[in-house]
Amino acid sequence: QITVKINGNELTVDQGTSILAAAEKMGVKIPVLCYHPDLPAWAACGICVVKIEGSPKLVRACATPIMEGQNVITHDPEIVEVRRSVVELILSNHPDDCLYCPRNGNCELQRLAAEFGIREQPYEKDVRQLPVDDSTPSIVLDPEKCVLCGRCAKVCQGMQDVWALEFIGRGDQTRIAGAGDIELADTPCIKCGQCSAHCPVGAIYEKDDTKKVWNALQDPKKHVVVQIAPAVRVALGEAFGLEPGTIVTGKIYAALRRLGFDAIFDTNFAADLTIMEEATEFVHRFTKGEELPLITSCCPSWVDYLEKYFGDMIPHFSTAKSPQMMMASMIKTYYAQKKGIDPKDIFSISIMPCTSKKYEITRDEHMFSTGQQDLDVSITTREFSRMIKQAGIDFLNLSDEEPDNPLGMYSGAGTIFGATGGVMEAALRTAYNMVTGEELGTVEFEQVRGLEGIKAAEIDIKGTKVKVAVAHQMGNIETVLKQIQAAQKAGEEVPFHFIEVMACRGGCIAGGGQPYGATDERRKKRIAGIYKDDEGQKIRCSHQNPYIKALYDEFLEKPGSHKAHELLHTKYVD
Ligand code: HC0
Ligand code: SF4
Ligand code: SF4
Repeated sequence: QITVKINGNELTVDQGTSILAAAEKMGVKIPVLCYHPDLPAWAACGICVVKIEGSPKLVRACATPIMEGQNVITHDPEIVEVRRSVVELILSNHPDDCLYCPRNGNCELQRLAAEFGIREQPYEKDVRQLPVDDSTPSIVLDPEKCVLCGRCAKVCQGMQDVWALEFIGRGDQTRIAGAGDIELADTPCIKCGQCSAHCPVGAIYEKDDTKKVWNALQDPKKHVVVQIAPAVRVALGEAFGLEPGTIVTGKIYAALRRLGFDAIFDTNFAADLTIMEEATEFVHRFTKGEELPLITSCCPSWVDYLEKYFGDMIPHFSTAKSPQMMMASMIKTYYAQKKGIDPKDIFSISIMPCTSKKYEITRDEHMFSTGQQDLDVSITTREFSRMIKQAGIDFLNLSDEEPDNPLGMYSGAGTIFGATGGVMEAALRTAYNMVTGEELGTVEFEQVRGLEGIKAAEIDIKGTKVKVAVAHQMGNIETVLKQIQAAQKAGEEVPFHFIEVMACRGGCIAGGGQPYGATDERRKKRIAGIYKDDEGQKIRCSHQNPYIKALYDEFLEKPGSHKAHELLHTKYVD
């Protein structure tokens, strides 16, 4: 620990702390643009300049460690003037169409311009005309709006290890583009949307599908059905000023009714269903010693990645569809039948924390349980928050409501899918029951929780040791896969029996379609919300959900049945 000063006020910080972090600890916010707490500082934009007392030079607070005894001046007229010029220069290359921008109201550049009180443009305006890339179903790249902060490329290359984005050209011709200057859809992009979640401006954003939802809601011939994903309920509140992690499930159901949806279901129910199928699959493979490890497949970005880079591992993938797609299949078959509605008249919508789910609904093999696309539109949490605002719904003052049955009730195991480790924990709760015929005393598996990139644990199921691994954030996964491949090559026993993978850091709670501002601090709060939701459920295990039992009794027969395979399982392509 060292003793330092921020604007003359003393504090102690760890050696190596950046000036930016030290100031924050003191409650002083230094403006940033290229810096993001998820990423290493690279001092590109120059907005965070500060002075160190006794030195004539300005330094960048994000990339400069504070030293013992230093007094850092974070704000004085000269510093503010330099920062304002940086913003003005960026604005000189930036379109002025804020009113029409997807980030209007929550853009970091707009906020800086407002904070610095910029009223005119002293520099010559020079905005390049560059084409928009909307080649993927998930995200839109508008390079004209790019401020060259580099966050998207750093996320894609560093955190995700995908390398789908890069800077092309030099000097004032530099621009962001699909790697190799090709359309994003032709790059290795896995559609995770982490670039859009980290972009400070409107240069990369989720594809907006809300018009399709409004149109369906207006169509009297359509029976419009909606499902909400686990992670939405602990993050949507942020768009209305609530603390991250606040559980707003009941308000979401209420808002959906105000919007006019005909049936409101919960993806968490389908997560329970996924567990029934996946745990059955695991227990079967484990007892037979076949194709281990079993690897979870509910994250479509992860599926896309594995298909592209580790095609030989496809046999290890769980064939169980994701909860989103299981729900979609059950809506247009089981529910349609129960209600006596022609599936063609059903319009099925999902609200997801994820941009990749927009891609998942277009994957061929999912589309035809009913001879047509099972899920019609998937929108993100951000799009949903805009719909609530557009409809004038006073979200914060809504009273809690309940979802509809038979596809609404969920167990605690269903909700924890939203956090890294949750699918594994939920599967273990049910696998234990399938193997032993008994119920767990303690249902929590703390070993698979938390933000560590790769979590490995050995779980004891009454004397049988099950080795599991949980990986999240795409860039962390290769290590695990390489370990497996090495063991297979050497003819040794594989190091894990069951692996959960999620492409986003922290799991879906920090998906590419969630409210902006994901940091580890916020991730932890959302994760805490998820486990609180789990603890608050009367039923904590998927196999105990009475509506799941009814679904098998009335329609699917039993987990892993022929009918279940037809409707709830899928295939992968190399
Ligand atoms: Fe997820 Fe899901 S948990 S992928 O992270 O498995 O998007 O929240 O909806 O489908 O349930 C996302 C979140 C889901 C699915 C579930 C899974
Ligand atoms: Fe990279 Fe994900 Fe963005 Fe694609 S969606 S460019 S993989 S960060
Ligand atoms: Fe989507 Fe979740 Fe996968 Fe992220 S981790 S890409 S939010 S499914």
